[in-house]
Amino acid sequence: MINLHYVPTGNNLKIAIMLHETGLPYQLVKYSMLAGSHLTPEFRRINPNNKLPAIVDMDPADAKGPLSVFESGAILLYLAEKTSNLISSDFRKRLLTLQWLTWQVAGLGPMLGQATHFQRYAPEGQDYGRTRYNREALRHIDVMEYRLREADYLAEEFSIADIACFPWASGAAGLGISMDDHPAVSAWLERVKARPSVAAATAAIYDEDRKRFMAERVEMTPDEWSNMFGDRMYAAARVAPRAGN
Ligand SMILES: N[C@@H](CCC(=O)N[C@@H](CS)C(=O)NCC(=O)O)C(=O)O
Repeated sequence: MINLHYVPTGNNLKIAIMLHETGLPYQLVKYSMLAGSHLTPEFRRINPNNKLPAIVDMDPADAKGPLSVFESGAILLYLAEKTSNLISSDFRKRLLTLQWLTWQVAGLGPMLGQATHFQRYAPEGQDYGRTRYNREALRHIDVMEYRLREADYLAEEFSIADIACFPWASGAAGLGISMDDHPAVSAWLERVKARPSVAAATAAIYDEDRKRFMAERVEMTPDEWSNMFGDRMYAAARVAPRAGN
């Protein structure tokens, strides 16, 4: 059994898709970013970064008891290796998968994530930040377009790299990126969306709570802001000074 600790966002959808692709049995453990339920010391023992997704594998290969894994890219790789699924054993395709997976977690996700932050949450103005991240978001979708004109999938065969990129590329149009200018990305999105795992995972984790995050501008109470972007979020990461410091 895999416990998926989650909130209803794209980074979490990746793991739900993977769980449906592999058929691994799983249980959902839901958090609320707005209420700050992920900012507890208990959850920090599962993910030292206090972010979602994280999993706890109750039945890991070493049989040494429950094993937690954090960071969506690492979780995808862990589940792929656990099940020998969605990462090719072919030397070159495996390397392609690792490159596009790393590109997603280090580039596509952070850049589109910051563009989304400026669009939905940041105060008006901030034009330098808005322009910088909108241009980076567009550049990343251009990079996908270039790759997907060469191949149907990022690593030639459908893999964890496609799962990782899917939720982010799905949100590109909402950031004002023209999908008509990216026909290969659009066709790839349709191919991935047609997989039964995507509908099943979406139904499993995208619920009413998600609507709050999908608004063009997200209104929050001061407490909710503190939990997501302010003092409570930063306080959760602090460590007590070492004795003698
Ligand atoms: N690099 C991380 C990103 C995780 C992340 O930022 N998750 C968001 C939801 S998509 C979160 O937990 N936000 C809560 C917060 O920032 O306090 C991953 O890919 O797992």
